[in-house]
Amino acid sequence: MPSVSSFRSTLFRASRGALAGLLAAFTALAVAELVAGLLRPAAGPVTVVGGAVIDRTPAAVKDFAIRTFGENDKAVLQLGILVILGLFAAALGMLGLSYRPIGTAGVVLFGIVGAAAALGRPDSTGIGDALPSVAGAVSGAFALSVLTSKATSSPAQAGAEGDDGAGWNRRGFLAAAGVTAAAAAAAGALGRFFTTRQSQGAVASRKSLILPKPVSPAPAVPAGVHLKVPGITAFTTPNRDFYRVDTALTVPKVDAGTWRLRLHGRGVTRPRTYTLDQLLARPLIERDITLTCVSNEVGGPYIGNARWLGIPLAGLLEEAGVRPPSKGGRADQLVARSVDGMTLGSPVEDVMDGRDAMLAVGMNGEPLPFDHGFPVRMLVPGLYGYVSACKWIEDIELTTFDAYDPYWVKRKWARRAPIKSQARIDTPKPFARPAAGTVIVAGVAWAQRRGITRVQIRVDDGPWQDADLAAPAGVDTWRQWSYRWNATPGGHNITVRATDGTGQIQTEQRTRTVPDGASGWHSVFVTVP
Ligand SMILES: Nc1nc2c(c(=O)[nH]1)N[C@H]1C(S)=C(S)[C@@H](COP(=O)(O)O)O[C@H]1N2
Ligand SMILES: [Mo]
Repeated sequence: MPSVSSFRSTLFRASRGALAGLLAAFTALAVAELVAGLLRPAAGPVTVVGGAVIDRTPAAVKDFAIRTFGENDKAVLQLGILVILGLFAAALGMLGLSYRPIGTAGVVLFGIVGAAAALGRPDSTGIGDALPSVAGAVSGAFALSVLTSKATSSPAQAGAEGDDGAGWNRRGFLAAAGVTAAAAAAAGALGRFFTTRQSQGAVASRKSLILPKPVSPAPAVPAGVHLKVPGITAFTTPNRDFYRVDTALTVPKVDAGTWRLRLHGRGVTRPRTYTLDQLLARPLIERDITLTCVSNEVGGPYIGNARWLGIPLAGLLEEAGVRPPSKGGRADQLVARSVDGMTLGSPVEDVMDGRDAMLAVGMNGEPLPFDHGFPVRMLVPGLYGYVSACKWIEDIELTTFDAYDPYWVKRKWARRAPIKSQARIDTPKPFARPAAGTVIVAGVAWAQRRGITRVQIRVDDGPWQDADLAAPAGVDTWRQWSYRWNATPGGHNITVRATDGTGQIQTEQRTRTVPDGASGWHSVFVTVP
Protein backbone atom coordinates (compact mmCIF):
# COMPACT_ATOMS: atom_id res chain seq x y z
CA MET A 1 0.00 0.00 0.00
CA PRO A 2 1.45 3.40 -1.00
CA SER A 3 2.51 5.50 1.93
CA VAL A 4 1.64 9.15 2.38
CA SER A 5 5.21 10.16 1.64
CA SER A 6 5.32 8.24 -1.63
CA PHE A 7 2.03 9.88 -2.61
CA ARG A 8 3.55 13.26 -1.83
CA SER A 9 6.64 12.56 -3.84
CA THR A 10 4.48 11.47 -6.81
CA LEU A 11 2.62 14.74 -6.52
CA PHE A 12 5.84 16.74 -6.39
CA ARG A 13 7.14 14.84 -9.37
CA ALA A 14 3.98 15.56 -11.34
CA SER A 15 4.09 19.25 -10.57
CA ARG A 16 7.78 19.39 -11.58
CA GLY A 17 6.75 17.80 -14.86
CA ALA A 18 3.91 20.26 -15.35
CA LEU A 19 6.20 23.19 -14.62
CA ALA A 20 8.80 21.83 -17.05
CA GLY A 21 6.11 21.53 -19.73
CA LEU A 22 4.74 25.03 -19.14
CA LEU A 23 8.22 26.58 -19.20
CA ALA A 24 9.05 24.71 -22.40
CA ALA A 25 5.86 26.05 -24.01
CA PHE A 26 6.67 29.55 -22.79
CA THR A 27 10.16 29.24 -24.28
CA ALA A 28 8.76 27.96 -27.58
CA LEU A 29 6.25 30.80 -27.86
CA ALA A 30 8.74 33.48 -26.84
CA VAL A 31 11.40 32.30 -29.31
CA ALA A 32 8.77 32.00 -32.03
CA GLU A 33 7.55 35.55 -31.39
CA LEU A 34 11.15 36.77 -31.41
CA VAL A 35 11.82 35.17 -34.81
CA ALA A 36 8.46 36.44 -36.09
CA GLY A 37 9.30 39.91 -34.80
CA LEU A 38 12.51 39.83 -36.84
CA LEU A 39 10.96 38.35 -40.00
CA ARG A 40 7.22 38.98 -40.16
CA PRO A 41 5.05 39.52 -37.05
CA ALA A 42 1.98 38.18 -38.84
CA ALA A 43 3.70 34.75 -39.02
CA GLY A 44 3.83 34.32 -35.22
CA PRO A 45 2.27 31.02 -34.06
CA VAL A 46 -0.57 32.48 -31.96
CA THR A 47 -1.58 34.76 -34.83
CA VAL A 48 -1.47 32.07 -37.51
CA VAL A 49 -3.13 29.34 -35.43
CA GLY A 50 -5.79 31.85 -34.33
CA GLY A 51 -6.29 32.87 -37.96
CA ALA A 52 -6.66 29.23 -39.00
CA VAL A 53 -9.25 28.72 -36.25
CA ILE A 54 -11.19 31.83 -37.33
CA ASP A 55 -11.20 30.66 -40.96
CA ARG A 56 -12.62 27.29 -39.95
CA THR A 57 -15.24 28.72 -37.63
CA PRO A 58 -18.75 28.13 -39.00
CA ALA A 59 -20.86 31.24 -39.62
CA ALA A 60 -23.15 30.46 -36.68
CA VAL A 61 -20.25 30.10 -34.24
CA LYS A 62 -18.63 33.28 -35.54
CA ASP A 63 -21.89 35.12 -34.97
CA PHE A 64 -22.18 33.57 -31.52
CA ALA A 65 -18.68 34.77 -30.67
CA ILE A 66 -19.43 38.30 -31.91
CA ARG A 67 -22.70 38.34 -29.97
CA THR A 68 -21.26 36.92 -26.77
CA PHE A 69 -17.82 38.50 -26.60
CA GLY A 70 -18.47 41.48 -28.85
CA GLU A 71 -15.27 43.05 -30.00
CA ASN A 72 -13.36 41.07 -27.36
CA ASP A 73 -13.92 37.95 -29.46
CA LYS A 74 -10.29 37.97 -30.59
CA ALA A 75 -8.88 38.38 -27.09
CA VAL A 76 -11.05 35.45 -25.97
CA LEU A 77 -9.76 33.34 -28.87
CA GLN A 78 -6.11 34.14 -28.12
CA LEU A 79 -6.62 33.41 -24.44
CA GLY A 80 -8.33 30.14 -25.38
CA ILE A 81 -5.37 29.13 -27.54
CA LEU A 82 -2.95 29.91 -24.71
CA VAL A 83 -5.01 27.98 -22.14
CA ILE A 84 -5.25 24.90 -24.37
CA LEU A 85 -1.54 25.13 -25.15
CA GLY A 86 -0.80 25.42 -21.42
CA LEU A 87 -2.86 22.36 -20.53
CA PHE A 88 -1.22 20.28 -23.26
CA ALA A 89 2.20 21.52 -22.25
CA ALA A 90 1.66 20.60 -18.59
CA ALA A 91 0.48 17.12 -19.58
CA LEU A 92 3.42 16.70 -21.96
CA GLY A 93 5.84 17.73 -19.24
CA MET A 94 4.46 15.10 -16.86
CA LEU A 95 4.59 12.39 -19.53
CA GLY A 96 8.03 13.56 -20.56
CA LEU A 97 9.39 12.78 -17.10
CA SER A 98 8.87 9.06 -17.65
CA TYR A 99 9.07 8.89 -21.45
CA ARG A 100 11.21 11.68 -22.74
CA PRO A 101 10.56 10.93 -26.45
CA ILE A 102 6.86 11.59 -25.88
CA GLY A 103 7.62 15.05 -24.56
CA THR A 104 9.83 15.81 -27.54
CA ALA A 105 7.32 14.37 -29.98
CA GLY A 106 4.60 16.52 -28.45
CA VAL A 107 6.62 19.71 -28.89
CA VAL A 108 7.48 18.74 -32.47
CA LEU A 109 3.78 18.18 -33.13
CA PHE A 110 3.01 21.71 -31.93
CA GLY A 111 5.77 23.02 -34.16
CA ILE A 112 4.21 21.24 -37.13
CA VAL A 113 0.75 22.64 -36.34
CA GLY A 114 2.18 26.16 -36.13
CA ALA A 115 4.23 25.79 -39.31
CA ALA A 116 1.30 24.32 -41.24
CA ALA A 117 -1.01 27.09 -40.04
CA ALA A 118 1.57 29.71 -41.07
CA LEU A 119 2.02 28.27 -44.56
CA GLY A 120 -1.73 27.89 -45.00
CA ARG A 121 -2.53 31.54 -44.28
CA PRO A 122 -3.91 33.38 -47.31
CA ASP A 123 -1.34 36.13 -46.78
CA SER A 124 1.58 33.71 -46.37
CA THR A 125 4.69 35.00 -48.10
CA GLY A 126 6.36 31.62 -48.45
CA ILE A 127 8.27 28.92 -46.66
CA GLY A 128 9.96 31.47 -44.37
CA ASP A 129 6.65 31.87 -42.55
CA ALA A 130 7.22 28.44 -40.99
CA LEU A 131 10.48 29.59 -39.37
CA PRO A 132 8.99 31.15 -36.20
CA SER A 133 7.13 27.93 -35.36
CA VAL A 134 10.11 25.72 -36.24
CA ALA A 135 12.53 27.82 -34.16
CA GLY A 136 10.02 27.84 -31.31
CA ALA A 137 9.62 24.06 -31.41
CA VAL A 138 13.38 23.44 -31.47
CA SER A 139 13.96 25.68 -28.44
CA GLY A 140 10.90 24.29 -26.68
CA ALA A 141 12.11 20.72 -27.17
CA PHE A 142 15.56 21.67 -25.91
CA ALA A 143 14.15 23.40 -22.82
CA LEU A 144 11.88 20.44 -22.09
CA SER A 145 14.68 17.94 -22.33
CA VAL A 146 16.97 19.95 -20.02
CA LEU A 147 14.19 20.52 -17.48
CA THR A 148 12.91 16.94 -17.45
CA SER A 149 16.43 15.61 -17.04
CA LYS A 150 17.01 17.94 -14.06
CA ALA A 151 13.62 17.01 -12.65
CA THR A 152 14.38 13.30 -12.71
CA SER A 153 18.00 13.09 -11.66
CA SER A 154 17.54 10.84 -8.63
CA PRO A 155 18.56 11.74 -5.10
CA ALA A 156 20.79 8.65 -5.18
CA GLN A 157 22.79 10.06 -8.10
CA ALA A 158 22.89 13.37 -6.37
CA GLY A 159 24.04 11.72 -3.19
CA ALA A 160 26.73 9.92 -5.13
CA GLU A 161 27.98 13.29 -6.22
CA GLY A 162 28.39 14.11 -2.56
CA ASP A 163 25.50 16.49 -2.10
CA ASP A 164 22.92 16.37 0.62
CA GLY A 165 20.47 13.93 -0.95
CA ALA A 166 17.03 15.04 -2.01
CA GLY A 167 17.88 18.76 -1.85
CA TRP A 168 20.26 18.71 -4.79
CA ASN A 169 17.98 17.81 -7.65
CA ARG A 170 15.38 20.25 -6.40
CA ARG A 171 17.89 23.07 -6.42
CA GLY A 172 19.23 22.00 -9.83
CA PHE A 173 15.77 21.87 -11.27
CA LEU A 174 14.68 25.17 -9.78
CA ALA A 175 17.84 26.87 -11.05
CA ALA A 176 17.29 25.51 -14.56
CA ALA A 177 13.62 26.55 -14.39
CA GLY A 178 14.58 30.06 -13.31
CA VAL A 179 17.14 30.43 -16.10
CA THR A 180 14.64 29.13 -18.67
CA ALA A 181 11.90 31.49 -17.49
CA ALA A 182 14.25 34.49 -17.56
CA ALA A 183 15.63 33.63 -21.01
CA ALA A 184 12.13 33.12 -22.42
CA ALA A 185 10.90 36.37 -20.91
CA ALA A 186 13.85 38.20 -22.46
CA ALA A 187 13.22 36.59 -25.88
CA GLY A 188 9.54 37.51 -25.65
CA ALA A 189 10.29 41.12 -24.73
CA LEU A 190 12.80 41.40 -27.57
CA GLY A 191 10.20 39.96 -29.96
CA ARG A 192 7.71 42.61 -28.84
CA PHE A 193 10.34 45.29 -29.40
CA PHE A 194 11.04 44.17 -32.98
CA THR A 195 7.33 43.83 -33.75
CA THR A 196 6.69 47.39 -32.58
CA ARG A 197 9.68 48.65 -34.55
CA GLN A 198 8.36 47.03 -37.74
CA SER A 199 5.10 48.96 -37.45
CA GLN A 200 6.77 52.30 -36.80
CA GLY A 201 7.15 53.08 -40.51
CA ALA A 202 3.41 52.61 -40.94
CA VAL A 203 2.63 54.76 -37.92
CA ALA A 204 4.92 57.52 -39.21
CA SER A 205 3.40 57.32 -42.71
CA ARG A 206 -0.06 57.82 -41.22
CA LYS A 207 1.08 60.74 -39.05
CA SER A 208 2.64 62.56 -41.97
CA LEU A 209 -0.24 61.96 -44.39
CA ILE A 210 -1.99 65.18 -45.32
CA LEU A 211 -5.38 64.53 -46.86
CA PRO A 212 -6.24 66.73 -49.87
CA LYS A 213 -9.45 68.76 -49.86
CA PRO A 214 -12.37 67.14 -51.66
CA VAL A 215 -13.53 68.65 -54.96
CA SER A 216 -16.98 67.52 -53.92
CA PRO A 217 -17.33 68.16 -50.20
CA ALA A 218 -20.19 66.72 -48.18
CA PRO A 219 -22.85 69.33 -47.48
CA ALA A 220 -22.91 70.70 -43.95
CA VAL A 221 -24.91 68.29 -41.81
CA PRO A 222 -28.29 70.00 -41.31
CA ALA A 223 -28.72 71.07 -37.70
CA GLY A 224 -31.99 69.14 -37.57
CA VAL A 225 -30.36 65.69 -37.99
CA HIS A 226 -29.55 65.73 -34.27
CA LEU A 227 -32.48 65.28 -31.95
CA LYS A 228 -31.71 66.49 -28.48
CA VAL A 229 -32.67 63.29 -26.70
CA PRO A 230 -30.45 61.82 -23.96
CA GLY A 231 -29.42 58.26 -24.82
CA ILE A 232 -29.95 58.50 -28.60
CA THR A 233 -27.14 57.39 -30.91
CA ALA A 234 -25.11 60.35 -32.24
CA PHE A 235 -25.60 61.05 -35.95
CA THR A 236 -21.86 60.89 -36.61
CA THR A 237 -20.04 58.05 -34.89
CA PRO A 238 -16.64 59.17 -33.54
CA ASN A 239 -13.81 57.01 -34.90
CA ARG A 240 -12.92 55.63 -31.48
CA ASP A 241 -16.53 54.41 -31.01
CA PHE A 242 -16.96 53.01 -34.51
CA TYR A 243 -17.66 49.28 -34.45
CA ARG A 244 -14.95 46.99 -35.72
CA VAL A 245 -15.59 43.63 -37.36
CA ASP A 246 -12.82 41.70 -39.12
CA THR A 247 -10.83 38.49 -38.97
CA ALA A 248 -7.49 40.16 -38.25
CA LEU A 249 -5.91 38.91 -35.01
CA THR A 250 -3.24 41.56 -35.33
CA VAL A 251 -4.35 44.74 -37.07
CA PRO A 252 -2.34 45.13 -40.30
CA LYS A 253 0.01 48.13 -40.09
CA VAL A 254 0.55 49.13 -43.69
CA ASP A 255 3.18 51.70 -44.67
CA ALA A 256 1.45 54.19 -46.96
CA GLY A 257 4.73 54.88 -48.75
CA THR A 258 5.19 51.34 -50.03
CA TRP A 259 1.49 50.51 -50.37
CA ARG A 260 0.19 49.71 -53.88
CA LEU A 261 -3.25 48.98 -55.31
CA ARG A 262 -3.48 46.70 -58.31
CA LEU A 263 -6.50 46.85 -60.63
CA HIS A 264 -6.87 44.01 -63.12
CA GLY A 265 -9.07 41.20 -64.38
CA ARG A 266 -11.86 40.49 -66.81
CA GLY A 267 -12.74 43.37 -69.08
CA VAL A 268 -9.92 45.54 -67.71
CA THR A 269 -8.32 46.83 -70.90
CA ARG A 270 -5.80 49.00 -69.04
CA PRO A 271 -4.63 47.15 -65.91
CA ARG A 272 -2.81 49.44 -63.49
CA THR A 273 -1.06 49.65 -60.18
CA TYR A 274 -1.56 52.82 -58.15
CA THR A 275 0.48 54.42 -55.41
CA LEU A 276 -1.32 56.34 -52.69
CA ASP A 277 -0.02 59.65 -54.08
CA GLN A 278 -1.46 58.83 -57.50
CA LEU A 279 -4.86 58.14 -55.95
CA LEU A 280 -4.73 61.28 -53.80
CA ALA A 281 -3.97 63.36 -56.90
CA ARG A 282 -7.40 62.45 -58.26
CA PRO A 283 -10.56 64.46 -57.50
CA LEU A 284 -11.84 63.34 -54.09
CA ILE A 285 -15.39 63.22 -52.81
CA GLU A 286 -16.61 63.45 -49.23
CA ARG A 287 -19.83 61.74 -48.12
CA ASP A 288 -21.75 60.75 -45.00
CA ILE A 289 -22.33 57.01 -45.26
CA THR A 290 -23.72 54.56 -42.71
CA LEU A 291 -21.82 51.26 -42.70
CA THR A 292 -23.59 48.16 -41.41
CA CYS A 293 -22.43 44.63 -40.60
CA VAL A 294 -24.43 41.64 -41.77
CA SER A 295 -23.83 40.10 -38.32
CA ASN A 296 -25.84 42.86 -36.69
CA GLU A 297 -28.83 41.37 -34.88
CA VAL A 298 -32.13 43.25 -34.80
CA GLY A 299 -31.40 46.07 -32.32
CA GLY A 300 -27.66 45.33 -32.45
CA PRO A 301 -24.63 47.66 -32.30
CA TYR A 302 -22.66 46.79 -35.47
CA ILE A 303 -23.51 49.92 -37.40
CA GLY A 304 -21.86 53.33 -37.57
CA ASN A 305 -22.05 56.53 -39.57
CA ALA A 306 -19.00 58.53 -40.62
CA ARG A 307 -17.94 61.29 -42.99
CA TRP A 308 -15.74 59.51 -45.49
CA LEU A 309 -13.26 61.06 -47.91
CA GLY A 310 -12.37 58.99 -50.95
CA ILE A 311 -11.68 58.40 -54.61
CA PRO A 312 -14.81 57.58 -56.65
CA LEU A 313 -14.44 53.96 -57.67
CA ALA A 314 -16.64 54.04 -60.77
CA GLY A 315 -14.37 56.60 -62.48
CA LEU A 316 -11.30 54.53 -61.75
CA LEU A 317 -12.95 51.45 -63.22
CA GLU A 318 -14.16 53.32 -66.32
CA GLU A 319 -10.63 54.59 -66.96
CA ALA A 320 -9.40 51.02 -66.83
CA GLY A 321 -11.92 50.04 -69.50
CA VAL A 322 -14.46 48.34 -67.21
CA ARG A 323 -18.12 48.50 -68.16
CA PRO A 324 -21.01 47.35 -65.96
CA PRO A 325 -22.89 44.23 -67.12
CA SER A 326 -25.88 46.39 -68.15
CA LYS A 327 -23.59 48.08 -70.68
CA GLY A 328 -22.11 44.86 -71.98
CA GLY A 329 -19.33 44.45 -69.39
CA ARG A 330 -17.91 40.93 -69.04
CA ALA A 331 -17.41 41.01 -65.28
CA ASP A 332 -20.31 41.07 -62.81
CA GLN A 333 -18.25 40.71 -59.62
CA LEU A 334 -15.53 42.98 -58.26
CA VAL A 335 -13.32 41.09 -55.82
CA ALA A 336 -11.32 43.22 -53.40
CA ARG A 337 -8.38 41.61 -51.61
CA SER A 338 -6.66 42.94 -48.51
CA VAL A 339 -3.06 42.70 -47.34
CA ASP A 340 -4.15 40.04 -44.86
CA GLY A 341 -5.67 37.86 -47.56
CA MET A 342 -9.34 38.71 -46.96
CA THR A 343 -11.53 38.70 -50.08
CA LEU A 344 -14.86 40.52 -50.51
CA GLY A 345 -17.03 40.52 -53.63
CA SER A 346 -19.35 43.32 -54.77
CA PRO A 347 -21.65 43.51 -57.79
CA VAL A 348 -19.95 45.61 -60.51
CA GLU A 349 -23.38 46.94 -61.43
CA ASP A 350 -23.87 48.42 -57.94
CA VAL A 351 -20.40 49.93 -57.84
CA MET A 352 -20.98 51.69 -61.19
CA ASP A 353 -24.66 52.65 -60.93
CA GLY A 354 -23.99 56.21 -59.79
CA ARG A 355 -23.89 55.69 -56.03
CA ASP A 356 -20.88 56.98 -54.10
CA ALA A 357 -18.80 53.79 -54.11
CA MET A 358 -15.31 54.88 -53.14
CA LEU A 359 -11.80 53.99 -52.10
CA ALA A 360 -11.88 55.78 -48.76
CA VAL A 361 -8.75 57.41 -47.35
CA GLY A 362 -10.30 59.65 -44.70
CA MET A 363 -12.76 59.05 -41.87
CA ASN A 364 -14.28 61.96 -39.95
CA GLY A 365 -11.52 64.35 -40.93
CA GLU A 366 -8.47 62.17 -40.36
CA PRO A 367 -6.64 59.44 -42.25
CA LEU A 368 -8.35 56.07 -41.76
CA PRO A 369 -7.45 54.62 -38.36
CA PHE A 370 -5.42 51.38 -38.64
CA ASP A 371 -8.41 49.48 -37.23
CA HIS A 372 -10.57 50.75 -40.06
CA GLY A 373 -8.28 49.99 -42.97
CA PHE A 374 -5.40 52.48 -43.28
CA PRO A 375 -4.30 53.53 -45.83
CA VAL A 376 -7.26 52.68 -48.10
CA ARG A 377 -10.53 50.79 -47.78
CA MET A 378 -13.48 50.29 -50.06
CA LEU A 379 -17.03 51.48 -49.35
CA VAL A 380 -20.19 50.86 -51.34
CA PRO A 381 -23.27 52.57 -49.87
CA GLY A 382 -26.19 50.17 -49.48
CA LEU A 383 -24.21 46.93 -49.21
CA TYR A 384 -23.30 45.13 -45.99
CA GLY A 385 -19.63 45.44 -45.06
CA TYR A 386 -18.72 41.84 -45.91
CA VAL A 387 -19.62 42.34 -49.58
CA SER A 388 -18.16 45.80 -50.03
CA ALA A 389 -16.04 47.42 -47.34
CA CYS A 390 -12.60 45.80 -47.80
CA LYS A 391 -10.11 47.29 -45.31
CA TRP A 392 -6.34 47.38 -45.99
CA ILE A 393 -7.21 46.80 -49.65
CA GLU A 394 -4.36 46.05 -52.07
CA ASP A 395 -5.95 44.37 -55.07
CA ILE A 396 -9.11 44.74 -57.15
CA GLU A 397 -9.92 41.98 -59.57
CA LEU A 398 -12.83 42.02 -62.00
CA THR A 399 -14.36 38.57 -62.34
CA THR A 400 -17.77 36.87 -62.27
CA PHE A 401 -19.97 35.50 -59.48
CA ASP A 402 -19.84 32.14 -61.26
CA ALA A 403 -16.06 32.04 -61.33
CA TYR A 404 -15.18 33.00 -57.78
CA ASP A 405 -16.57 32.84 -54.24
CA PRO A 406 -14.91 35.23 -51.80
CA TYR A 407 -14.14 34.47 -48.13
CA TRP A 408 -17.58 34.80 -46.49
CA VAL A 409 -19.45 33.26 -49.41
CA LYS A 410 -17.31 30.14 -48.97
CA ARG A 411 -18.68 30.17 -45.42
CA LYS A 412 -22.40 30.06 -46.22
CA TRP A 413 -23.07 33.80 -46.43
CA ALA A 414 -24.97 35.14 -49.44
CA ARG A 415 -23.19 36.24 -52.62
CA ARG A 416 -25.26 39.42 -52.78
CA ALA A 417 -26.32 41.31 -49.70
CA PRO A 418 -27.98 44.72 -49.92
CA ILE A 419 -28.66 46.25 -46.49
CA LYS A 420 -32.15 45.54 -45.12
CA SER A 421 -34.35 48.29 -43.65
CA GLN A 422 -34.10 48.41 -39.86
CA ALA A 423 -35.12 50.59 -36.95
CA ARG A 424 -33.54 50.44 -33.49
CA ILE A 425 -34.79 51.74 -30.16
CA ASP A 426 -31.84 53.35 -28.34
CA THR A 427 -33.80 54.67 -25.38
CA PRO A 428 -35.35 53.51 -23.10
CA LYS A 429 -33.04 50.51 -22.71
CA PRO A 430 -34.49 47.00 -22.37
CA PHE A 431 -35.87 46.43 -18.86
CA ALA A 432 -35.58 50.12 -17.99
CA ARG A 433 -37.93 51.47 -15.30
CA PRO A 434 -38.97 54.92 -16.54
CA ALA A 435 -41.31 57.00 -14.37
CA ALA A 436 -44.93 57.33 -15.44
CA GLY A 437 -45.75 60.36 -17.59
CA THR A 438 -43.94 61.52 -20.72
CA VAL A 439 -41.16 59.15 -21.76
CA ILE A 440 -39.15 59.92 -24.90
CA VAL A 441 -38.70 56.79 -27.01
CA ALA A 442 -35.96 57.39 -29.57
CA GLY A 443 -33.46 55.75 -31.84
CA VAL A 444 -32.19 55.44 -35.39
CA ALA A 445 -33.53 53.84 -38.56
CA TRP A 446 -31.69 52.99 -41.77
CA ALA A 447 -32.35 51.78 -45.29
CA GLN A 448 -29.23 52.81 -47.21
CA ARG A 449 -29.87 53.80 -50.87
CA ARG A 450 -33.61 54.07 -50.21
CA GLY A 451 -33.70 56.42 -47.23
CA ILE A 452 -36.17 56.47 -44.33
CA THR A 453 -39.49 58.26 -44.78
CA ARG A 454 -41.49 57.09 -41.78
CA VAL A 455 -40.95 55.48 -38.38
CA GLN A 456 -43.80 54.13 -36.28
CA ILE A 457 -44.13 53.04 -32.68
CA ARG A 458 -46.55 50.59 -31.15
CA VAL A 459 -47.00 50.18 -27.41
CA ASP A 460 -48.26 46.70 -26.46
CA ASP A 461 -51.12 45.88 -28.84
CA GLY A 462 -52.05 49.51 -29.42
CA PRO A 463 -52.22 51.28 -32.79
CA TRP A 464 -49.12 52.28 -34.77
CA GLN A 465 -48.24 55.93 -34.09
CA ASP A 466 -45.94 58.09 -36.19
CA ALA A 467 -42.65 59.06 -34.58
CA ASP A 468 -41.04 62.46 -35.28
CA LEU A 469 -38.21 62.20 -37.78
CA ALA A 470 -35.00 64.19 -37.64
CA ALA A 471 -34.00 66.03 -40.81
CA PRO A 472 -32.69 63.63 -43.47
CA ALA A 473 -28.99 63.81 -44.33
CA GLY A 474 -29.32 61.68 -47.46
CA VAL A 475 -30.44 58.21 -48.51
CA ASP A 476 -27.16 56.59 -47.49
CA THR A 477 -27.29 57.52 -43.82
CA TRP A 478 -29.37 56.51 -40.89
CA ARG A 479 -32.00 58.88 -39.56
CA GLN A 480 -32.84 59.68 -35.95
CA TRP A 481 -36.44 59.52 -34.73
CA SER A 482 -38.25 60.13 -31.46
CA TYR A 483 -41.67 59.60 -29.99
CA ARG A 484 -43.31 61.11 -26.90
CA TRP A 485 -44.97 58.29 -25.06
CA ASN A 486 -47.41 58.87 -22.22
CA ALA A 487 -46.28 56.00 -20.02
CA THR A 488 -48.74 54.37 -17.65
CA PRO A 489 -47.78 52.07 -14.76
CA GLY A 490 -47.17 48.42 -15.61
CA GLY A 491 -45.06 46.34 -17.99
CA HIS A 492 -45.01 47.51 -21.62
CA ASN A 493 -43.64 46.27 -24.87
CA ILE A 494 -42.52 49.02 -27.26
CA THR A 495 -42.06 48.06 -30.90
CA VAL A 496 -40.64 50.12 -33.78
CA ARG A 497 -40.83 49.75 -37.55
CA ALA A 498 -39.56 51.87 -40.42
CA THR A 499 -40.78 52.65 -43.92
CA ASP A 500 -38.20 53.26 -46.65
CA GLY A 501 -38.19 55.74 -49.51
CA THR A 502 -39.91 53.27 -51.84
CA GLY A 503 -42.87 53.10 -49.44
CA GLN A 504 -41.98 49.63 -48.23
CA ILE A 505 -42.59 48.90 -44.52
CA GLN A 506 -39.76 46.79 -43.11
CA THR A 507 -40.76 43.16 -42.79
CA GLU A 508 -41.98 41.83 -39.45
CA GLN A 509 -40.58 38.43 -40.30
CA ARG A 510 -37.68 37.61 -37.99
CA THR A 511 -34.66 36.03 -39.67
CA ARG A 512 -31.21 35.23 -38.35
CA THR A 513 -28.15 37.11 -39.56
CA VAL A 514 -26.99 34.20 -41.75
CA PRO A 515 -27.09 34.23 -44.77
CA ASP A 516 -27.92 37.82 -45.76
CA GLY A 517 -28.73 39.90 -42.67
CA ALA A 518 -31.29 39.91 -39.84
CA SER A 519 -34.81 41.19 -40.37
CA GLY A 520 -37.76 41.82 -38.05
CA TRP A 521 -39.02 44.54 -35.75
CA HIS A 522 -37.04 45.67 -32.73
CA SER A 523 -38.90 45.81 -29.47
CA VAL A 524 -38.01 46.72 -25.92
CA PHE A 525 -39.78 45.70 -22.71
CA VAL A 526 -39.94 48.28 -19.93
CA THR A 527 -41.61 48.46 -16.54
CA VAL A 528 -43.21 51.69 -15.39
CA PRO A 529 -43.33 51.54 -11.59
N1 LIG B 1 -9.56 43.13 -44.69
C1 LIG B 1 -10.78 43.01 -44.16
N2 LIG B 1 -11.75 43.89 -44.50
C2 LIG B 1 -12.99 43.79 -43.97
C3 LIG B 1 -13.31 42.75 -43.07
C4 LIG B 1 -12.28 41.82 -42.73
O1 LIG B 1 -12.47 40.88 -41.96
N3 LIG B 1 -11.04 42.00 -43.29
N4 LIG B 1 -14.57 42.66 -42.54
C5 LIG B 1 -15.64 43.31 -43.27
C6 LIG B 1 -16.87 43.42 -42.48
S1 LIG B 1 -17.69 41.97 -42.17
C7 LIG B 1 -17.38 44.62 -42.08
S2 LIG B 1 -18.91 44.72 -41.39
C8 LIG B 1 -16.61 45.87 -42.24
C9 LIG B 1 -16.45 46.54 -40.90
O2 LIG B 1 -15.67 47.68 -41.02
P1 LIG B 1 -15.18 48.41 -39.70
O3 LIG B 1 -14.44 47.42 -38.88
O4 LIG B 1 -14.34 49.56 -40.15
O5 LIG B 1 -16.43 48.89 -38.99
O6 LIG B 1 -15.33 45.63 -42.77
C10 LIG B 1 -15.27 44.68 -43.80
N5 LIG B 1 -13.93 44.69 -44.32
MO1 LIG C 1 -19.65 42.49 -41.33
